[in-house]
Amino acid sequence: MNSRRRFLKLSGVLASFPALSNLGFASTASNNNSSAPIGKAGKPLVVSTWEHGMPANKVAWEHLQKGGLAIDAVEAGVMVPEADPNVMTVGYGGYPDREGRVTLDACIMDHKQNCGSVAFLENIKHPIAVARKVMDNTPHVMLVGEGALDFAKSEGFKEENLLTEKAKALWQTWKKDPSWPPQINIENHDTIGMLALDKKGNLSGACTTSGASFKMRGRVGDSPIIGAGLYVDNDIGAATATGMGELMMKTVGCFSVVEIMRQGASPQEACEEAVSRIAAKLDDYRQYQVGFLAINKRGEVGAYAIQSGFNYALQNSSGSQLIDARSKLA
Ligand code: SD4
Repeated sequence: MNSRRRFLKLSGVLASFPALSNLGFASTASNNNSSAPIGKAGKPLVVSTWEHGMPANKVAWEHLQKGGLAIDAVEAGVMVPEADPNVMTVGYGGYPDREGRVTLDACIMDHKQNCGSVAFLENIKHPIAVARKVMDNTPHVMLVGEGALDFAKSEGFKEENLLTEKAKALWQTWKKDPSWPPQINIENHDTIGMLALDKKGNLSGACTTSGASFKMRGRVGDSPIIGAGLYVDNDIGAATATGMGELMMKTVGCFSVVEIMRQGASPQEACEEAVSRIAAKLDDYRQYQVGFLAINKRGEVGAYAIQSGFNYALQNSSGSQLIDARSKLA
């Protein structure tokens, strides 16, 4: 379901979820989304942005429950929506840019602060796997565009057309009246950011997207930028972001969330503070969407967005669940 439809669907409905005690959450604090849990989900644990995080978490969980590393879990997990043409905001089948080209951004970070990233990558279905190779097999953190593609091919990745007929048709319709600004607001976003805490207590994260639909050619968002769309500090916690990447880039959003946790805030408090800082600097924050999802070393979870409708998938030993994030706007 695209975000606009989900937004409309959820804006009037506070989805009801099974008892929070099923997942071991401690409490539900007061705010405008009463279904949003705060608290401890334990270890191991995986969380992901949006509904497409549910099947992604399932794959990540297979690694985590066997005692696998969080870094392997998040890489394998986010490859699920990357390969799914029905998820039109990540990987294969993603919305193209204004020129009709699908360009992908992704990054990955482990518990030792190793990280890898690719941006403006074309024709490779699994940018997260290329980002992992950048992390493991190069002295660099980030490769972009043609260089990232050349590197991917040298690592054995095959080039393929990522523009599906469905995405092409939507782009052709958009082109007839291309007035939609190249902005992510409340309508066109759905990156997957995934965070995991493994049995050994190590944290890792991954983030992958096709970015803003019909963006300017060459536009790169927050998702491949360490600190903006993803950040992991194994002493503290991890955060990932969704929504209008430019706002996360201007504020180094996910780094902020982790730093706020370092000062003693819970993941929920940290996400709320980071969103509030962004909103405070905007002339009219109601025009935008940003959302953060965070976990800490103790297996506590938090999420917060400007707009309602942001949700996240959580899987731990008690099961899996799709949870409404709290939001600044009802
Ligand atoms: C971007 N932040 O490229 C991404 C898009 C997104 O949920 O998050 N979608 O700006």
